[in-house]
Amino acid sequence: MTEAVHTPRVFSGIQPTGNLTLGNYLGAVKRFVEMQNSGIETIYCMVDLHAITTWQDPGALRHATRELAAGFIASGLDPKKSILFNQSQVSAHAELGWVFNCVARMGWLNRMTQFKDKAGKNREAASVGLFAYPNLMAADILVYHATHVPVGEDQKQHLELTRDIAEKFNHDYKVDWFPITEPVIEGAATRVMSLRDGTKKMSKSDPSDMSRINLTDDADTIAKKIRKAKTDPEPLPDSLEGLDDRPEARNLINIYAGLSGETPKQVIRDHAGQQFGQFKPDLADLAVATLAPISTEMDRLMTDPAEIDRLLGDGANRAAAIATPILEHTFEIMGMVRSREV
Ligand code: AQP
Repeated sequence: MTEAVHTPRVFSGIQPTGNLTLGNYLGAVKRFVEMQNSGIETIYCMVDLHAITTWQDPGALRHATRELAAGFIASGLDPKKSILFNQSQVSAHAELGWVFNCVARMGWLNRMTQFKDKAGKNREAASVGLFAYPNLMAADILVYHATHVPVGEDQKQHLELTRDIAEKFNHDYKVDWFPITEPVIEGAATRVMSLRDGTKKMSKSDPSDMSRINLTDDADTIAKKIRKAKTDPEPLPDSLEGLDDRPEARNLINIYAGLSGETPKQVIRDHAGQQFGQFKPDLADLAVATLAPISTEMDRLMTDPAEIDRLLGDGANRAAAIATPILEHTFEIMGMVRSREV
């Protein structure tokens, strides 16, 4: 039996499929920064191979990858403290992804709700990659033996699948090789909802730009989107229970809490009885104060794309130095002959 010692290591990724949203920021990037600053080894990836599971214009993908890198750095990720890179530069992800295509069962993937949501009614026309996406995500995580993965609520099911894949591999080959990864889904805003529909997740690819706040939005646009956010005519309640059946109100309270670092309970206590006409400008001020410095820094970083590419290349080398031996040992376990001189 191969015994592995799993030291704490954090991995997470975001797709370069458009502007980062407030949902990505509060649900993921803000937590990435906290984990980086807690002293654990952190690896963060722009998952361009996931992005192409739906059509991406090549020029737009290149731009979005650099812009996502700029968003990471502007939000507080430090390329010296964390490993930052884009997925396609480290081929071990795709190689282990194939192995996991052979470990995961069709029935497991058939249960993935994100595929159902994203493929919609026309499932026959969805790419095979969109269906197999969770296997690649498991490979992204396990090729680093990552023990903790900070994500938003929507990724919970994919992380359970990652654990199932690790367990099945370990069981089938009678090894203790892949760690059983822990999802880290924390904070007040693990599921930020659309500003137009409190029952739908805020998403980069929502056709309505008014449904989301982008990290690149200027102060006026942020204020306008919050002012126009769908709400109901009731004033804010004085307890969390008062938000039941009021998804839009709950969403704005959670966003406020996510931005301010307070709990939703504290936010309710401080704003009880207010009309949205009063609450929304406060929320807009808070959002602008948090996001404006990020978007200014992103603009500055985007003036030097060559430097971003250099940082991503450097990060990819450091990532590959961890991933390659783990992949090699995985192939050894499986009985692949590895005789090539490298
Ligand atoms: N609305 C959200 N609230 C909280 N967390 C969110 N995340 C995404 N949306 C929200 C978290 O952000 C990370 C990166 O997500 P992704 O880009 O890899 O894919 P996604 O979850 O499919 O995000 P989008 O914005 O909906 O992208 P598109 O529109 O391209 O599909 C994950 O940790 C996710 O949980």
